[in-house]
Amino acid sequence: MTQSTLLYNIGQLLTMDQYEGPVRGKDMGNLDVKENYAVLMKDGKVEKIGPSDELADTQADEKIDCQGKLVTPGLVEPHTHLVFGGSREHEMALKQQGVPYLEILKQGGGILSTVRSTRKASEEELYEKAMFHLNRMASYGITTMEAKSGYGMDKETELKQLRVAKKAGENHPLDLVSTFLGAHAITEEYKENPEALLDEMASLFDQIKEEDLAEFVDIFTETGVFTIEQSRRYLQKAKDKGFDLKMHADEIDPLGGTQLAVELGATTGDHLAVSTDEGIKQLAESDTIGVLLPGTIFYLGKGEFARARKMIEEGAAIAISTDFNPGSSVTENIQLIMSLAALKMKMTPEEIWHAVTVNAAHAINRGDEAGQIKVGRKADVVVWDATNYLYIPYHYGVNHVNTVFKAGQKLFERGDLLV
Ligand code: IZC
Ligand code: ZN
Repeated sequence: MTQSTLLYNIGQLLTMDQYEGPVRGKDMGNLDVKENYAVLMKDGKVEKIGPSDELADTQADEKIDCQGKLVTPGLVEPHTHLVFGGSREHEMALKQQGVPYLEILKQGGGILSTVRSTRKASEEELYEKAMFHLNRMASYGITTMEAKSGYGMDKETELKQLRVAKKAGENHPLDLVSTFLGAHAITEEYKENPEALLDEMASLFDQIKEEDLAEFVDIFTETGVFTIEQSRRYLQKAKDKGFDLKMHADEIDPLGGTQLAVELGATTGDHLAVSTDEGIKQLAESDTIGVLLPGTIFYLGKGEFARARKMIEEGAAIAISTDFNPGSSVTENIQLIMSLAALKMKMTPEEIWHAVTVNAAHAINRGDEAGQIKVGRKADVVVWDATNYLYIPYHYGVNHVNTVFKAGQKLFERGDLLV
């Protein structure tokens, strides 16, 4: 195993460490770009960062001439529904006929269709599938990510999903952070009494803590799913048990989830596509990070993207994510999401790089470990097939990764064409 690797002749190096903590508001637009740099990785950690001509002669087991390429921290993905059974391609035709996402759910499809498949799937099947998607995530430059449960909504299946995520996190080189999303939809059994479903899910909190199966508790606060009042009670219980909070807030209907996320001191409010002016103001004045998911709005065929410009101008800290899931955003390609953030939410490339590194790391409580290239930190580093950071959101829909290093080890290398 390679012990030390020197990356030299780096055209642009983004270390993403010019600010402490999540990067807010206009600071998101300031990017420190180091030119002609080198990074020495040793025993899994970043050992040295300096001008290329000073480090080029450093001893290393492997020396890689980056030939002027862009080098950044490994990307951090803060919102995925990684563990699920089946898929929902048969719902695409319904979508094309204009049947809305929440209507498909109401008819027993959507999330509930994935619940049926996930309940049926064995732990081994779910594990193999999760590992497959993790590999693909890694291929796009992601080195740390979050994974939610939420396709069980019965105790047994939720625990099965969380155990699969834990095992995947232990066995895959990527670092995984787990979220319990038992409150994701209302199943047939609980149609008349969603409170009982929430009680049932809350009754798992102690066991989840004991088995260390999740750090966060999340809920889907939406029309036809859980109300603001139900969400407040459920999340408060989770907080009292010592969980950090996330919320699917203001995705489709503006129920005030953004304000509730702030009120409860949630680590993140996610989606925020239809947050009101008041919601944005409160978010900007809080420590809650806004996790925006433009791929979902694109995929659902909706015109209203989250108002990232207003959020950033008012001083909020913003991260972005794929929302990888089998229904509303079926992609592992975070680079495509970076393009959508630029084209549809008018985020600048500088803001986008903060949103997929340092801010995304803070969104999953990994601000001290991931999202930055810093001496002494785990060497999670991506070499890109591009000479500058503007290029990645600009050239959309393809994979620009040249090489991904996770803790100093090559995790993914672009395959060469055979012709
Ligand atoms: O499976 O549709 N919005 N949850 C809330 C999702 C989308 C995932 C899904
Ligand atoms: Zn989601």
